[in-house]
Amino acid sequence: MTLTTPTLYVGSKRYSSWSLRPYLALAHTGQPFETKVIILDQPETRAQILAVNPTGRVPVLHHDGLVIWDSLAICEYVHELYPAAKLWPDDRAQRARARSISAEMHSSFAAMRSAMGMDLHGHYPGKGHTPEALADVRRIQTIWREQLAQSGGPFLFGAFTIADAMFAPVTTRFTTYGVDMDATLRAYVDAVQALPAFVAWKADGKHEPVLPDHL
Ligand SMILES: N[C@@H](CCC(=O)N[C@@H](CS)C(=O)NCC(=O)O)C(=O)O
Repeated sequence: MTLTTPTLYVGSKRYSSWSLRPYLALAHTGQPFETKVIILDQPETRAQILAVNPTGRVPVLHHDGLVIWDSLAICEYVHELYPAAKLWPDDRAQRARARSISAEMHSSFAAMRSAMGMDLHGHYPGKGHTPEALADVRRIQTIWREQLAQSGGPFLFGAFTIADAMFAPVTTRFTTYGVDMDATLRAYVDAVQALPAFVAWKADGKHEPVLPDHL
């Protein structure tokens, strides 16, 4: 069976946290895929997104006539497409845990997400440190500490998994907004941000239009 090359439509790389997640998962497989960027917050943005995804959101993956939307659903699809990449842990219990924390990231932490929007090239230490956002930060740090203690790092389950892709934009928020981290958490943040795919994504974002609403 010959499969076509998947195309991932993403939002502005500098700001689109949901888009970064499946991009990292796809890049981890080492398999070819195409990335098409739709710059957010432009007069034509809505029409451009609707042309590829009727739900009006990015990311969305097009593959072999399928349209797969939503970051976590795309990551699951990529895992099924390329099982050798081991995007989930092999062990059933570990896999259940990885799925639990990925789902928690996907459905929670609204206070942190709105007070500390992703801006890969911004530096706003102290901004957005509301009590509600800091409560979210503490819960995330607890998840990371527990996982890193159990796995020994460098990633949450030892090797890179979808769980790390889901939390990658959070590592950048901690950097951008100057969130306090101990050496263990800092090493995890550094490991994620040293991924070649992350470095390339961030560099691309430098050349995109600055969106004032996101500052
Ligand atoms: N739950 C969705 C959220 C996707 C989402 O909110 N994407 C934003 C960009 S990060 C979007 O498409 N916004 C539409 C717009 O800005 O016009 C997912 O996980 O993929």
